[in-house]
Amino acid sequence: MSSVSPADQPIRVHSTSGDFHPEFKENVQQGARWNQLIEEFGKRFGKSPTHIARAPGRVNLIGEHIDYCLFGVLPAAVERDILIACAPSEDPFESAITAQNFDGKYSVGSIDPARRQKDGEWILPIDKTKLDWQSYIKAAYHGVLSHFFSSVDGPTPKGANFLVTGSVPLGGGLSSSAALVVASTLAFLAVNDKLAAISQGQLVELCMENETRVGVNSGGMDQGASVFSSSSSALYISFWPKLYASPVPLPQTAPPTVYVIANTLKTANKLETAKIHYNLRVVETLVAARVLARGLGVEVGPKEKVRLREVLARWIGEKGDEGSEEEQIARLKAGLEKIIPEVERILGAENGQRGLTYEEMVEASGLDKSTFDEVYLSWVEVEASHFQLYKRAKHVFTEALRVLQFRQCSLQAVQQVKETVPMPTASESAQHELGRLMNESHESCDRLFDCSSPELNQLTSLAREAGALGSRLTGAGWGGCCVSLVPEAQVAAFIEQIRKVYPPYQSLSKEELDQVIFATKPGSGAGVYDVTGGLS
Ligand code: NG1
Repeated sequence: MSSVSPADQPIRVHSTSGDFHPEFKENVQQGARWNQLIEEFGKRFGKSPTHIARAPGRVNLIGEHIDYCLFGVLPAAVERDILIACAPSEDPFESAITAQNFDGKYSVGSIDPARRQKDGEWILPIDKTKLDWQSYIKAAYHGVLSHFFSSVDGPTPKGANFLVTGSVPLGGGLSSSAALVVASTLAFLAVNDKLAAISQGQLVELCMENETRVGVNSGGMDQGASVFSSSSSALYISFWPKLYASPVPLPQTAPPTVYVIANTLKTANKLETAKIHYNLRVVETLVAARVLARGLGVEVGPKEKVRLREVLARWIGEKGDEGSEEEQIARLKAGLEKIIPEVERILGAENGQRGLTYEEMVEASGLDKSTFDEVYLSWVEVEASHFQLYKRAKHVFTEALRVLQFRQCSLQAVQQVKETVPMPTASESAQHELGRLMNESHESCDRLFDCSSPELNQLTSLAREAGALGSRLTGAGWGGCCVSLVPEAQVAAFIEQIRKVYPPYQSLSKEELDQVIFATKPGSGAGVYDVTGGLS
């Protein structure tokens, strides 16, 4: 793409409070939280931290379960974040990490990496059956060690002390895991003086790789949103032909709207259910890509794990990122509109609605059983009586189209406001269109991708009844949060109404309620603050 993507920018390193993200300057509470963390670090480790690594969680406005198919998504960073105060150890022969959590209820961890004798590779085993917050720190350390300290004769990594605190709710669909992985990767880079060695895009790729070490074959949306975001804009992040991000300013409409996040209080354990949910969807979309390619006459190598975005590109003869961002998006939009009827024809025929048994799926792929197993099943554990290739592919293509429509509608509304088109007219219709796309997205997640839950369906429909222009699940689903577009003036009444009608909220105190349902605006992306001069 022609414009400069945040992916090509250096990692944000701030050294004065003037460079801090705007929310920090505005928000006294944030300042107090940072100071408390620094003080507590001093108490626990007897010295001051040298850096604070910060990574925000994210809310996905639209584009669910399409990042791992390489289609663009539209998330925004939230103000809630993970902070890690850190300092390198003074002992040059020490490479262990002591990681403590500000919240005393979490255990203290020591991470002591070793090298395998035969080839010098780093060993840092993660028990995937007992994941806790330290597993994500380990995963991050493993990545940094493998990329920056691979040579046995090269420099050795520094030991360090970490103190972690977080305000992103766990398992709530706001990507606390990605925020923790990004913050810890940054902390390891900071204590080892490697922040200048990689770009933001490379950091995202490293964090994506790190996150696979804890067992989920995720796309790059969460890590991208956490790293690339800038205040007051959402982000369009695309993954084909390479990682790319561009800001999508949210229209300052009249009447103004905000996004309200509401937690169903049903925690989705993505790792425990990966074989019937997340990882199964990854496999279903991959096999759908091969079967569709076969039906379209698109060439795919027998061992290739081609993704749906790549099939589309080959089918319409897209070579790469030629032309401006807008030209590429127009090409993609036309391609999506053309391929959706083909999905009906090729995957929807016959058993499309019922899904395919394993044997039927192998046959549809055109591969022999052993090659099929090697390509699609040898690296992941999945379980299903029927594999829903048609429904999953239809969701992916229609959702990818909705993302482009959402982006275009936001950009046009911003432009129209600038060009003084009578603001209420332009923006009211834009808000309704954005809300409509969000509702359609939820419906598709529920009916076609089967990643909603009774709680999410209930909460999104209560949100619409309470005045949301649109409401949808956000993140992987099967529990967690939903996001609703709400006129700003109605937020308090909206929250009060939901509190009355959503049973799990009825017994909550005001403080508890503030933690589970709140308005948010796009916050800034991850960075490292050099605090050697203190917080000024
Ligand atoms: P969350 O909600 O953080 O589990 C997951 C994936 C994303 C994306 C969404 C669905 C991880 C770390 N993230 O998000 O990449 O695929 O589901 O859109 O697994």
